[in-house]
Amino acid sequence: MTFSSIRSPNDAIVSGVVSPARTAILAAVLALAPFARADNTNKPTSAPDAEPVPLSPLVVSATPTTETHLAEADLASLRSSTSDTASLLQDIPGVSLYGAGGVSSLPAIDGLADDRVRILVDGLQSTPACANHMNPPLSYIDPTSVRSVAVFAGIAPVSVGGDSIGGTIQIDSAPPEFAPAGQGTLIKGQAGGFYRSNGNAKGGNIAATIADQNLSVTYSGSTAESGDYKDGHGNTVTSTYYKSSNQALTFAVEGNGNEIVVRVGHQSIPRQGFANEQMDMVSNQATFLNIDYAGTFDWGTLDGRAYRQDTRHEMNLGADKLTFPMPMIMPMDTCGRDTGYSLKAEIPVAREETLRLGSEFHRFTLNDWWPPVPGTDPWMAPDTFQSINNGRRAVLSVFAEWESKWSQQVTTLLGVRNETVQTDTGNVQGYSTDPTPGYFADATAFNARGHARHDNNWDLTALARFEPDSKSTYEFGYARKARSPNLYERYAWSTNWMASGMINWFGDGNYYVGNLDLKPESAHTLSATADWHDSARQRWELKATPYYTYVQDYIGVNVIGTSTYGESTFNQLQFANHSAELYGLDVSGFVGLWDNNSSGTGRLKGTLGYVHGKSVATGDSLYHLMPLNARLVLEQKVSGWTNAIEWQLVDRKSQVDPLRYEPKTGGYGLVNLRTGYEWKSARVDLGVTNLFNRFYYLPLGGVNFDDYLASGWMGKIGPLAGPGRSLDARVTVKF
Ligand SMILES: [Cu+2]
Repeated sequence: MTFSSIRSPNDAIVSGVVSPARTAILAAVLALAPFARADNTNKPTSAPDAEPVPLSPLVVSATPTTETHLAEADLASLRSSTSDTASLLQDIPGVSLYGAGGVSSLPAIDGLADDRVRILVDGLQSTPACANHMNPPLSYIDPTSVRSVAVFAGIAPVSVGGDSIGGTIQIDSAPPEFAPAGQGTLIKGQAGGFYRSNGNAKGGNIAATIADQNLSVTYSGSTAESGDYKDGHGNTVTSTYYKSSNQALTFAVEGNGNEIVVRVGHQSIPRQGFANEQMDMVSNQATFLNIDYAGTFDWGTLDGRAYRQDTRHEMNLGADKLTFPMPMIMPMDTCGRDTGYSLKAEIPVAREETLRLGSEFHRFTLNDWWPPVPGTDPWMAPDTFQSINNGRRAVLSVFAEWESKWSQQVTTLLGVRNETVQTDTGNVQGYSTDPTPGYFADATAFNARGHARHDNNWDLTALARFEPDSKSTYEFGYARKARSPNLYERYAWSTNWMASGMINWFGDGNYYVGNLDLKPESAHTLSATADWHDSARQRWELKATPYYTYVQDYIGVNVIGTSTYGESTFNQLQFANHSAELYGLDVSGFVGLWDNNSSGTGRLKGTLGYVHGKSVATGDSLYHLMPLNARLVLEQKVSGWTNAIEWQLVDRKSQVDPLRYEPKTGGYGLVNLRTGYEWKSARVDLGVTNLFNRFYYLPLGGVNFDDYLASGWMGKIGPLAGPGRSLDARVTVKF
C-alpha cells in the first residue's frame, strides 16, 4: 500500500496549480510550462527503443514500515553541494530547514520543526545534548553515508511516529552486503572527495566491505571542513565554518532468515560556528552502538533494536566571535546519553490484513554545566553553574496498527500508540550565591519544587486510501499526535538575563526560561492527498496535499522581560502552553518532456509549499514559517550524464513572530546548475550553486548575531545572509 503521507521529492509541478502564488513563482511556472508542452508535441512519446524514465531520488512509498533505497546516481549530485545531511531533504514537499551550524540544520515539516519531528538515523533516536540544539540527530551522519531517506509528514503511522507532532524522518546508511551464493569473498568499496569554492570546503569519504555469504564487515569514514562562506555581495559571513568527521564499523551476520547488524561509530566535530547564536560549538565527540535484529518466521517478521549514544559537547565563543569587541569566554559543557530499544512485529493475519505490534523505549540523560570564569565574580564565578543537573527523560511506548485492504480500490490503516513519558532533574545552583545576579533566588525556588513529571500520551492515526482507477489515488486521514516537553523547556531555571540567553535553539537572539508546569502538546491533523498520474507513473504526476493542524497546548512562549541594547530589542521568554493552528498546501509533480535516443530523457520536476501558522489566542504568527516557495528542476539523463537546471523561488517573509522580533526577509530566486557523469567505476559531479551570485537573506536562518557582536552590541540586529555563488565538484571511485 502506498500512503502518500510519505513524501517523495521526485515529483514536479504542472502549471495552473498556483493561483494564490505571488508573481515570481507564478511567472516561473508559466514560463516553463509552455516549453514543456511544446517539447512534448515534437517528440514521439513512446519511441520503441526508449529507455524507461528512471525513478528519481529519495524515498518512494511502500507500506509504512518498508524502506525504499535511494537511487545512488540521483543523490550524488545533491551531495556535491552540501555536507549538511538535513539539506538532502530540501526537495521533499513540506520540508524546510532552520539554519544553524554548517552541518546542523534543523528540519521542519509543514511548519513544525526540531523536537516536533521524530528523526531516526539507522533506527537510532538521539537527542540534542545542547541548550542550542547544536547537535541534532542529522548532524551525526554525513551525506555520503546516506542511502535512504523517508519522510512521513503529519499523519505518520503510529508504527513510525511517537513523541512528535510534525512527522517522522528516517535516514538510513547502506544495508550490509553479502557475497552472492557460490562466489567466495566479496571485496568492494568506494572513495570520494569534494571541493566547493565558497568557503573553500573540502573533504573525503571512504568505505570498504569484505564479506562472504553470511558475514559482512564494512568500514566507512568521512570528513568535511569549510571556512566561512561569502554572501552574494562578497562579504564573509562569520561563524559559518565547520569541521566534522565520522567513522563507523558495521558487522552483519545472516542466516536462515535472520540478520543481525551491529554498528559502532564515532563522530568528532572540533569546531562549528553558529552565526545566529551567542555561542559556537568548540567540540562535539559522540560514540554510538546500534544493534539491529531482523527475523522472518512462519507468523511474520520481527525487528528488534537496542542502541546507545554518548555525547560530550562543549560550547564557547569560537575563533570568529573572539575577534569582535568585548570578547569574553564562557565554557559550557554537556554530557548526554541516549539509550533505547525497539521491538516491532508485523503479522499478516489474513489475506490483505496486516497487524503491526510494537514496543519502544527511549531514555535521554543530560548534564549541562558551565564552569566558572575566574575574575568574574559574582556573575560567572566562583561556582559552577548547573544548568541541567542529572536530567532524565524516558519514553515507553506500545502500539498496534491494523492495515486492511478492503478491495482493489480501498485500503485503510488504523493505529493507536500509548506513551508514558517521565522527566526529572536534580537540584541546581548558579555561578554564585551573591544575591545580585539572581541565581541564588532562582535556584532556591526551583529546588524547593518537585521536578519529576509524568505524562501519559496517546497517538491515534486513521488513514484511508481510495484508488478508483490506475490514474488517480486519493488519501485522507486524521492523526492525533503528542509530544512532551524537552528537558530545557521544562527545567531551564535561571531568569538571569545572561544565563537565559544561553538557552536558545531558535537562532533569534532572545532569552529563554523553562517552565515546570508545562503540559505535553497534542496535535490534531486532518490532511488529504489527491494524486493524479499516468498509469505507469512514468510520464506525469501531480500531487496536492492540503492539511490543517490544531495543536492543543502548543509549547510557545510568554514575554517576561524586555531589554534594549543599542538599536536592538530582545525579549526574555518563558515557555508556555498556547494552542496554535497551522494549515497549508504541499504540491509536487513532474512531467516527462522528451525520451529519445539522441537526447535521452528529460523531465521537469517541481514542488511548491505554503504554510500558515498562528497562535489561537492572539493571532500572532508562529515562529520561523517558510514563506511560499517553489522549486523547479529541468533534468536530462543521457548516456552516463545527468544534467539539471534548478530554479528555487522563495517569497518574501511577512508572517513573523512579534514575540521574538523575528526579522522579515525579502523574496528571492536562485538558479543552480548540476552535471554528473558516470563512467565505468568513476563518477564526477560538477555544479554551480547560486549561479548568479544573488544576495539574499535566509528566511529561516535566524539573526546574524555575529554582526551584532561586531557592533559591540550596539547595532540593529538583522537576518542572516545566505551563501553566494559556489563552484562544486565531487569525484567518486568504486572498487
Ligand atoms: Cu552547544
